[in-house]
Amino acid sequence: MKDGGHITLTLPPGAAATADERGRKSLRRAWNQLPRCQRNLIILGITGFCVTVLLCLSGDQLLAASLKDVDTKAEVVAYQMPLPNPHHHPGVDKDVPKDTAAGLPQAVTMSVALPPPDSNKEQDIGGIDILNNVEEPVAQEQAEPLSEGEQLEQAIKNPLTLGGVSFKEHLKKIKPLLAKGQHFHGATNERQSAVVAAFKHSWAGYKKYAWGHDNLKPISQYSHEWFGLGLTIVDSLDTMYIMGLDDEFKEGRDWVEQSLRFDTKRDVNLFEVTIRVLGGLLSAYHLSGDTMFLAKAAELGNRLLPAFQSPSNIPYSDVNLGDLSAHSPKWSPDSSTSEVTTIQLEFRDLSRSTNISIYEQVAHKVNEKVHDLEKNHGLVPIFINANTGTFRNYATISLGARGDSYYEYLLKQWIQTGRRDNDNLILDYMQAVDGVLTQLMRRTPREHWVYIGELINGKDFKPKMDHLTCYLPGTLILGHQNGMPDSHLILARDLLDTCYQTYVMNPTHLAAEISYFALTEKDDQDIYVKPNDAHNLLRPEFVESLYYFYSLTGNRTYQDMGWKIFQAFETHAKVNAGYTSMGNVKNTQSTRLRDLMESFWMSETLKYFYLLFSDDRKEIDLEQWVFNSEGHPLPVYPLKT
Ligand code: DMJ
Repeated sequence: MKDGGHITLTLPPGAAATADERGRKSLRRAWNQLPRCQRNLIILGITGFCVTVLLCLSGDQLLAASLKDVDTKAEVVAYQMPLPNPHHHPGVDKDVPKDTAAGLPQAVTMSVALPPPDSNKEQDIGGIDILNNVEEPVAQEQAEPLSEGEQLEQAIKNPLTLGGVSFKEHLKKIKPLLAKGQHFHGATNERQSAVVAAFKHSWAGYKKYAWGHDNLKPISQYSHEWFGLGLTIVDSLDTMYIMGLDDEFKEGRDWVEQSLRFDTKRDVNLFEVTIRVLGGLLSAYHLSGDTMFLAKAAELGNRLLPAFQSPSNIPYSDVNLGDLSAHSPKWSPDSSTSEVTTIQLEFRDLSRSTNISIYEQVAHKVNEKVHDLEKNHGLVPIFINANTGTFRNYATISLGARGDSYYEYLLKQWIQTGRRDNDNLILDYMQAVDGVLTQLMRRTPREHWVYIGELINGKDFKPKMDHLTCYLPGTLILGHQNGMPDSHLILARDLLDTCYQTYVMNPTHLAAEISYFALTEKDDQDIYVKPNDAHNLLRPEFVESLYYFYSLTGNRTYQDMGWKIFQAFETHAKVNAGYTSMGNVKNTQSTRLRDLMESFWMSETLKYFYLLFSDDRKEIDLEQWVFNSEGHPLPVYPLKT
């Protein structure tokens, strides 16, 4: 039968088998006719041939395997480098460009050879005790790679190991991303020197009255304990390094090495410990190159991992670092949304610094889970349940407490990971800022101050703005610098003005914790503060935003705004033993000092003041560093392909 140019022959069933059988029979007949000695000789020859073939084959396989090994070690990875941002503007105050739907920065691709991950090059670890004092577990046989669950179990069971081997052994193999010891020149002008003096005054009070405890109570001259992790010391390390305070940095470093312990059976908050302690240790490691900090960070990372053993992969809020157990908060079944989404920069950095992937994996899973949840124009409710993995129904939507840094970390994670086009992080961020513009942003009736309100029960607008929300102008201008639309920059500029107003409108020139805004002209004032909200906790958010504006535009107006506020802190918050929170910013004669110096005063507020007043607006280059939510700079990683 002809079939498309071929001839197909159809044989009757059984015909082929008969021909085969005939062949086999004649072969057997011929073999039987040979003399026995000839048959033996042939059998011997065939056996010898088979043995030789087998030997050659296994040799080839061995050779192939070793070539494969060489190949893996010389792995070449393609990186994408972002092109410079097209939106250059000398100072946003003067000349805000028209709103355009600018796309993401374009990217070019280049290839960079990475050192082999298991390079045996020894790193100078300078006689660090923590690295030598850990128990040496038996090295695991390199068999099947461990599953994510197994890696998690392994890290939790052996918190003093990395990937199943001791810190000492593991860290010997790590090649740091940055050159050992970043250089900073110290204060170069009077304003910076004044900030350094404020830092030294705070450090001296803390040293004298609260050394080794979490916070200083500068009025009663006593200590305040929260997690028992020496928060102020760890939070201050990178600030001291950046300010060039070598002696103080050494005091802090030695305390971390000798006295910072994570094995106490005590509940701590996953988010707070991640941003303050893990972030502080990682930043100190990157700036100084001292691997003692990385070993401490790794132990802490391992001890925080139980938080991720929840049914939904949304972490529990509380972890017992000694017990290695985790649970929801005692007062509620829910975690705060901002808390579970503000640990990713740190966990990712820990993975990339140690070459152990589990930390980044568990934290990234939270990104994916939250991405999949339904939102209100990209905006998220402020509570999420770690058991069910769902948002609480009718929860408030806010860019203040419990919501704020969800939005911040969408952008910053995208920057940290090399700014990939079409990444869900940046898509979620853009959608969220649209949601802010359409659902939460309002202007006051008379003076047209722009502010960001809240949605109570997820729907009812309330004209209330936490001071915490004043981080947003800084994040928005950082996003605009990285290619976000001009509408983001306009909102950033307008909101920065409002935040400044919440300071200078008060007689102390300090902002209250919460401000309210007029909805109609019937309200007496456009911006007002209720008596219970009139406290100031030395928070950093507005100074942080001023820093981003100065660093990205070079406009010195922002320095002058910051100087006014720094002087207000000097006048009203400075006491003999440090700087204190206060109960009332509305009356210079009755500020009602509150007696707490939170660690973020030294990790964030003073650091951002110092960098804001720098003559070199790129003293920390925002192309290469990304600040975590507690003001700790972490490196930006090149894009992985
Ligand atoms: C800091 O711990 C961090 O900035 C956090 O993200 C919000 N609260 C304080 C500062 O106000």
